[in-house]
Amino acid sequence: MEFAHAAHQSMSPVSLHKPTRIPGNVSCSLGRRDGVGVMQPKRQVGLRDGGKKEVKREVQERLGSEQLLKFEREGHVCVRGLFDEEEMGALAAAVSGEAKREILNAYRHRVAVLCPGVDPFSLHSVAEAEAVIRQQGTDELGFLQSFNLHQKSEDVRRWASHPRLVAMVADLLGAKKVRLYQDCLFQKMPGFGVTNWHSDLNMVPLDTNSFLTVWIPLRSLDKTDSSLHFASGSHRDFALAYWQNNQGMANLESRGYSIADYPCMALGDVSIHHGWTLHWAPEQPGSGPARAAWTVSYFADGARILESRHARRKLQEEDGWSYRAWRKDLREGQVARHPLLPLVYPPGVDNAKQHKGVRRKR
Ligand SMILES: O=C(O)CCC(=O)C(=O)O
Repeated sequence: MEFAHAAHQSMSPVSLHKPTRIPGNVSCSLGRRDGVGVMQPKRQVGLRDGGKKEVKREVQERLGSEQLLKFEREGHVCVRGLFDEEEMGALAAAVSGEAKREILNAYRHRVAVLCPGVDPFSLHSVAEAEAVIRQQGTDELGFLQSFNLHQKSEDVRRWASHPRLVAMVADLLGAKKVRLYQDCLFQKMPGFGVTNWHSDLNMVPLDTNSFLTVWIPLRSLDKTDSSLHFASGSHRDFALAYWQNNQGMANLESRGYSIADYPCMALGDVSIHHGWTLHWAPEQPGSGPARAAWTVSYFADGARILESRHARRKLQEEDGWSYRAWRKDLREGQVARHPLLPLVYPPGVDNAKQHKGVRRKR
């Protein structure tokens, strides 16, 4: 078994146990099965952000103390109906519209990860990139990633800082102030391979435990779709990284994690995982539609940039394209405050004022 805290795709897949089906899941007789880009909003839906009290009530309705405890203990949770169908139509249209413009870059990113030595910017079409991955890839193509669509689209930015979403995140992190770390669209085309076991914080240059990712499928998912599978409690397995070296960390079989997934998700359901929770996703069947999930990652304000001089291991650099633009402006050990890591909670913060002192390098 390979090093499990490794990146999404640079390592071969591992299989721990069969997933435990979570009781109480909705049935799989879900509605539409639109692929990314197909779903259209019935009309332009504004962000129904209501007042602070209304948001708080809405979040409490969906995220009771049981869910908070589950997240704390297991490192993942599914929140049903965070967005309604109309909201999801608008969100999916904003995200997939932007992602379509970024498709060549998404393929280039896979080339950068899977084909060491190939200059991804020497490739000028998706077909060229696919051919290079087929011929020189160190692993099969598991997904495409389009990073930080919120930096290109005002609409996407507004969804990433939706008051209901960020209030829920603040509750789960137990944080007074929350920053947006990145957003990323994960697309699995029909027949794409697995997403390997990994934990997100292994690829994040921040020295923090207060980090999570919200995974938002852009259509309803049934049992045949590639959903995330989580090693419950792995985010609290301090002993793993403390006592084991890289080889030791590769052997997860003996650690007795139970593996859980949420195989049926209706449109508007989201899952959330802690930054250290190990997770993976199986292949997307070749016969059905694509599966696309928009992920948004957040961290509690106050986290510092990783200091390499005391590090036990090297940061996995697979997601470097996502953070390069702000990382170069900040020193190791410095608190991670930057205009590209905006404060999204509490709502209404003036980010321009907040980041006045940050110098941007070219
Ligand atoms: O959607 C996927 O296949 C992978 C998503 C993932 O690894 C994540 O959200 O951290």
